Amino acid sequence: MKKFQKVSVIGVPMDLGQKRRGVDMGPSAMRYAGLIEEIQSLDFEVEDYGDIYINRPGSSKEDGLRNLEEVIKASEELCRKVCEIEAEQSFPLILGGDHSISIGSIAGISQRHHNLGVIWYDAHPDLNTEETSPSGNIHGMPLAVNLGIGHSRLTEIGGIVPKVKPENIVIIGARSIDEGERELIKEQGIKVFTMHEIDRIGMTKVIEETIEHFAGRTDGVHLSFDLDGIDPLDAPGVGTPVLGGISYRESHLALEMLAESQLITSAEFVEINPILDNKNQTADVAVALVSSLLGKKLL
Ligand code: 5AB
Ligand code: MN
Ligand code: MN
Ligand code: MN
Repeated sequence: MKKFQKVSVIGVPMDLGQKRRGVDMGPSAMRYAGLIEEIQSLDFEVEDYGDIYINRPGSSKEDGLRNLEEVIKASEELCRKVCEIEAEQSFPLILGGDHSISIGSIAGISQRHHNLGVIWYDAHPDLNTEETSPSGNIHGMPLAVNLGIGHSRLTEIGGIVPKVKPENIVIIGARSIDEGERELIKEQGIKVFTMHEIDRIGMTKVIEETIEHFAGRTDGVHLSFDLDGIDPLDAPGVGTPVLGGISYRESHLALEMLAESQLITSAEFVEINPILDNKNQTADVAVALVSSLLGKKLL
């Protein structure tokens, strides 16, 4: 990542973007796994903003969107906090929560980065809208929302629409793609490295091409890391596991290469569900990956 002196951590215990309870404990699981100490050991100043408040229980299903009001409220609050962090030139590290939190985090980041790049590391492209979604779950929609596609009450959060241009998105690890998402990818010309490309050309080439895609062109790159991008054998604590994913080692390699590129200016790690996990393994994986992203070297 870029040269930052300080990392600001903010937790978003959000579980209302989908139906499985427990993903709200993701921020605690990562702190329990030693996140703050790990970042300090890399010689960063760390400020932990704690967790933002989530109004529970969610209730409504409005316009085909589960818990719309609660997701909007949390997104607006997260947007404000991320803006505060960015104002002091600190690196925002956001802990999910389900992936609906990306609506608020990118709303905040896009206030200062008008040509933002986004890396979407995920088994899913999260490009559904209330019309195409098979579930009504907002965690399957945040990338579409950030492109300005979807319910206007979501796309308008933070006031900038769209927050990201289609040519500034790279999806890595996709292997479960709904019909509406497939159409949107084609229509918008979004760059996707599915598992097929990762198998075929290898993670080294995938990240080299990703870096090349952004370098000298964007004014920051946000890494949105969904733990279900990783194979469920390596990261079992997720709500929507999909077989045949990216390995733990390949993921380290990816984040080490991104660290060397100094392109990354903010990040989030989402979808860790400790109830479904094996002795906090997935949070341990996430903390180790944060460390690689922040420049940890083995020697
Ligand atoms: B995640 C599905 N595409 O929209 C949908 O974990 C799954 O943030 C979404 O990537 C998975 O409900 C959302 C079937
Ligand atoms: Mn910034
Ligand atoms: Mn996701
Ligand atoms: Mn996913």
